[in-house]
Amino acid sequence: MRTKDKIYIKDLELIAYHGVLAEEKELGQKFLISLELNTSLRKSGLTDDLTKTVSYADICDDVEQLFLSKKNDLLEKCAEEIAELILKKNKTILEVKVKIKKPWAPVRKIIDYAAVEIIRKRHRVYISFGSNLGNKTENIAIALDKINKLSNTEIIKKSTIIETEPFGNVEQDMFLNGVVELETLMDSDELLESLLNIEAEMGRIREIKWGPRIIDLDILLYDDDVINEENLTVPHPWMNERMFVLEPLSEIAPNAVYPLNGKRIWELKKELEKKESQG
Ligand code: A4P
Ligand code: MG
Repeated sequence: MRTKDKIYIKDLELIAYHGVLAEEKELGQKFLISLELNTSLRKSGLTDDLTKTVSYADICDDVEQLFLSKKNDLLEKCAEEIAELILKKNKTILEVKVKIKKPWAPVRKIIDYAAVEIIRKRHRVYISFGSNLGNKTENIAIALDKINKLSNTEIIKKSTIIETEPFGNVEQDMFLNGVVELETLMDSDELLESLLNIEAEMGRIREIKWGPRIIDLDILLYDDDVINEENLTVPHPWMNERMFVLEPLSEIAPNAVYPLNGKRIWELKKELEKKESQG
């Protein structure tokens, strides 16, 4: 559920041993940790019930335990670990901002503090999968199992797997296609890299454009982001022209919005059906 509600924790003070210098790891120093937790406070606000919200006391305990349990070089690493722990442990927190200040940072200058700040969130992603070589059903099962085992990633929904005619000009076997919905803490580049790794692990060799493949994993939608990078285009460039994508996607997410024109997936599918029937 979308919400702008927040819980704040400001300047939790801890003496810990993070830093690049050996002295920092030995002597320790003061750190100040601030958090902004984006979570709905409506239910707890109406009921006055602690179990309907996130206890900031528990969050402080968790952060303290983690922060004191090791000695990292970088504040960046500390912040990532805190964000990950909070999002993993508290499913109702949608987004977290972590700021860590180091007021005694040994920089041989007088400063108020050095700090890092990051924002991390859960991402909702749709991935299409296709196979038309070897044991297609088994290829898909293996690929989905590997996706589900990626760090901080979970398959939430899976469409029916459908058999489809090959699309494109290459003479080849029928495809099995489908779509999964994921929740992940990975950013889009990390997710793409993980999917390409899974394709490679499964022995996929890139030969002919649009040719036969053991497994093809494409990112269709990543939140409502529009991404135009050298190795990643989101929404997937041809998703709205392919029934083998729109049919399974509209089964599990008919009301998801295609961010380039604001249309819903069921509308894109209807438009493509019309276009295809007109030849
Ligand atoms: N890349 C850029 N954007 C993305 C994205 N959103 N998701 C880059 C995934 N990858 C993305 O991919 C080449 C590069 O695209 C990647 O290295 C990545 O950096 P690829 O999978 O090697 O290339 P490809 O398979 O030749 O192209 P693509 O676009 O994946 O092929 P398609 O469009 O999936 O077409 N007919 C049926 N019925 N069912 C099918 O599944 N599939 C194809 C392949 C043809 N005909 C088909 C089917
Ligand atoms: Mg691909």
